[in-house]
Amino acid sequence: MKALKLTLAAAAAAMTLAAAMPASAQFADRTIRLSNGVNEDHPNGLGVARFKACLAEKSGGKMKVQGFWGGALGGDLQATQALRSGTQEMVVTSSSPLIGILPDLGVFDLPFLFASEREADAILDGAFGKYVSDKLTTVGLVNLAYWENGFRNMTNSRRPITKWEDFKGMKVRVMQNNVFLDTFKNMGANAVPMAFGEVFTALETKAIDGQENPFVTIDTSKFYEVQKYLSVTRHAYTPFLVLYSKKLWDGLSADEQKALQDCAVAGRDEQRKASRDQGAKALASLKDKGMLVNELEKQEQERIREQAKAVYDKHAPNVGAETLKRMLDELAALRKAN
Ligand code: TK8
Repeated sequence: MKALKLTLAAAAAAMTLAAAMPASAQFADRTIRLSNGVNEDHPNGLGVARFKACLAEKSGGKMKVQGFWGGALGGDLQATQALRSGTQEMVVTSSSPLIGILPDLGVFDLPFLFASEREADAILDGAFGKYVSDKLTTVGLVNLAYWENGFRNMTNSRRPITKWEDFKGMKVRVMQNNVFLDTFKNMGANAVPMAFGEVFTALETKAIDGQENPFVTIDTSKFYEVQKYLSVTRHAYTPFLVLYSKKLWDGLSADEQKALQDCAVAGRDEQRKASRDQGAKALASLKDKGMLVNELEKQEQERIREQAKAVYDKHAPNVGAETLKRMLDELAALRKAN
């Protein structure tokens, strides 16, 4: 009887283990190199930590993640090209510098597209997000999830932006992306496309006057050391793509693929939460560090929006009529339902 009890206990223990990881699960020992342009104290740090822990748990410790920060493996575009050629596994990249690879991504860069994080989440995690991810697989990239870069705000070393005319003649770094380039040109700025890794030095040497990024990036990339004015423009919401090399993906087992997908989503929830919690704190900390922060008057916000409308017409053909229509239809449906 005692022996039987023991056997039963052992069987139960074995079953618990099996539930955690099916006996048939196929995981190989792997180290996944994952690069980020931002620093590790950015919300991406928490997202990647969650992703890593989740993979370790699901694969019984076999799938390991090695994170690289501050553009140590090259900038967004360079790292993404390494994924396409199969020499690097993963990158967390802004979608914006990748429009040369997939022009449809330019839809996210249209000024004042999303009104809130809630809208962004609904579009990115819904049918539209899937539509774009499906397109990404045709250019050698598997998008595991959309994380948050966030609403972008303007910093510069010359003057507060209180109306769109204040951009006139200002040398502003933009991402390597024509929608951003035209958005700023259209405001009268002298827009300069530049990789993220070069921005700090360009600001420091005054080669450029300003740049634009979410609060958390302005803080964690220390732009406050070289920028005086922060104007809350929220002129665009940009997502991060969590990409895996399609070439390398095709060599993974179904279990490994599933674990990567599930863990990128677990990481997403952690990362978005951190992005939102840290966003408010970053703004306060930027003020403490001496940045002069201004909000825009409602009427001036409206004038900036009006001024930005020309960019939609100009870029509709590049983004693609179907992609733009899908986005605008989904947004309209969402706004109607709320
Ligand atoms: C970091 C970039 C950054 C982006 C930019 O690699 O380039 O301004 O906002 O977050 O992706």
